Amino acid sequence: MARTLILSDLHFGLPEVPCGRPPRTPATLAALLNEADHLILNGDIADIHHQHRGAHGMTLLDEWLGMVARAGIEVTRINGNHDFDPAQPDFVDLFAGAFFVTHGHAFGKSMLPWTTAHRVVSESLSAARARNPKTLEGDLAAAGEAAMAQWGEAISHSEPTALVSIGMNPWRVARVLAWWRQFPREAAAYADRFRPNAQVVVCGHSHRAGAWSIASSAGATRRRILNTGGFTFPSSPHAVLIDDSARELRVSLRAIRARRGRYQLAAECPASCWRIQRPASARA
Ligand SMILES: [Mn+2]
Repeated sequence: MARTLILSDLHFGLPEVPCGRPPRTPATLAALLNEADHLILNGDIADIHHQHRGAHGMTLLDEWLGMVARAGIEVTRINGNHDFDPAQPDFVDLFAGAFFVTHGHAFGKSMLPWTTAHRVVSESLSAARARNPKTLEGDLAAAGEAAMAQWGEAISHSEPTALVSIGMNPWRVARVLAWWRQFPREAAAYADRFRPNAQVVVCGHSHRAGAWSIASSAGATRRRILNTGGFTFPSSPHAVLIDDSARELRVSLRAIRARRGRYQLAAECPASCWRIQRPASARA
């Protein structure tokens, strides 16, 4: 295996916003598969639990997984808060733990500070954490349980997507900006607690793409946090690409651009490309 491509937050099933981007379908995403030998879908790929959009999201997800399989690409699905499935993993460790890949909805106390479900989900998360083992597996199981609390709430059929609706409410905009600011630090703190040897944390969830080299606090380990953003407007979709064909691992955060109605990876940008030492235990 040489190239691992990590995507998140496709949100299959949620309505398209007329913003000039192609619709999110297997056909418009197919070119991304040329870049991967192993595809990791890092959560919120389809809104399978949504009362009105879930069936459509599931159909698109099945089509997409079929296309990936026909291309001969190994796929790993990781749970997000919109597609939690106890049969799927909540995280993966790559290259003997040098990379920790997880969706990111468990990083903080508040999973969804921008939505009306914020309160019910936060309360559920706090209660589930109190019951669960204080391990990575236990914490992510608690997050999955709390995520499901959102889907029991009635959803208006006409409700716009969360990120469009926040634009209509300045208080929610302020909440999101504050949360975006703290999210990379929360990711580093989560790794401090559960994956202290991880050099790189790959996540999504916040829909703010970017790369940060950050420590959770003074004196804590500095880690690289890579966020793949999201495909729904106004987020900017990105992918993490890991090339393990050489002695050193080469990782890049790449924008995903729309060209002629299709999504494709943008060229590598030197400022968003890093070399990662392979841990001794990951060497062949
Ligand atoms: Mn999410």
